[in-house]
Amino acid sequence: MTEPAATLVRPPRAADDDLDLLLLIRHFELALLDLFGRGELNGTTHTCVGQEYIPVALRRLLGETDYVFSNHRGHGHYLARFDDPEGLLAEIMGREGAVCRGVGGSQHILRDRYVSTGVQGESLPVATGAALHLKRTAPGALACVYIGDGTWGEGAVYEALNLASLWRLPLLVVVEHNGIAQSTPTARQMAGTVRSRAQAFGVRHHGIETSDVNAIRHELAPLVAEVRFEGRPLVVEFVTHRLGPHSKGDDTRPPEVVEHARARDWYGLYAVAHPEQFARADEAQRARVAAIVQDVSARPPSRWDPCA
Ligand SMILES: Cc1ncc(C[n+]2csc(CCOP(=O)(O)OP(=O)(O)O)c2C)c(N)n1
Ligand SMILES: [Mg+2]
Repeated sequence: MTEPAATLVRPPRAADDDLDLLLLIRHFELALLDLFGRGELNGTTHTCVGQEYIPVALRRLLGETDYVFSNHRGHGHYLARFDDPEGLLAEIMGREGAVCRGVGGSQHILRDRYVSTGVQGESLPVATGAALHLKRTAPGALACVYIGDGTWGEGAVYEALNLASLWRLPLLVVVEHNGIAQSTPTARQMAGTVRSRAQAFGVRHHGIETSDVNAIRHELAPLVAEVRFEGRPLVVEFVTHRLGPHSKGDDTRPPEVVEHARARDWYGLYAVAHPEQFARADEAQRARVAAIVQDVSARPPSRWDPCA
């Protein structure tokens, strides 16, 4: 699992609502890169282009009482939880209607049981605490936390895994292993594997290489049920591909590495496999995002009065 190595199989047909969500996230992220390119956004942002299928697959395995902890690359995680691209774009643009009144921006969102943070490694100990709380107060609920491969360089990850295993907590750790952390290829910074590190704490590990959302759900459903009802924490490691830059304009990878990732992109593979379903849905989501960009861009700035 050290090198992304997805296979180029013909993807099976996805349900319309899954495809719509995949494409919504894709066009949302592309729109952000375009807005940045035109100087319409401030700060930074990290897009999940290429990785959209992970939260889309997981959404059917998670319920409202579960907590979701996201990270710096979290727009897809948010959109798979809430059908709210308007609120998220307003948050990123600091406009009226923003989920967190524009003070959280791209990386720091709090809504119901969804929290994201841009601080690498911060969320896993917090998710572990939430899992302990759920075990005591809401049996059957779990805490799901998304982390990247590079975040396994943070010591807090191991403290959290230790306690989650020892206390048999309902913790689901989703690793989006895209082979790179900002500009450092994983092979240059990680000794051993995610699997062996999880297993060192007695935590079960499951690796996934496909981007087929139905197959992912099928594989994970029984394992997630054990997380919920048997207190068996689980690390699920997706071999995936980051198609865009780390944030914006900062892709340090050699062109052939990016080309390798592009050839495995679910978007292109799906377009070829199911052209009619794809073309209709793609156009609809592209148009939806364009309309949202137009609407949100025309809104006044969001206001936040900390004393109110
Ligand atoms: C504690 C901390 N150190 C450094 C950073 C800067 N930083 C943001 S994302 C990132 C790389 C993260 O890599 P990975 O966990 O693999 O996630 P990916 O970006 O590949 O999704 C770094 C170094 C940070 N946000 N927090
Ligand atoms: Mg990474």
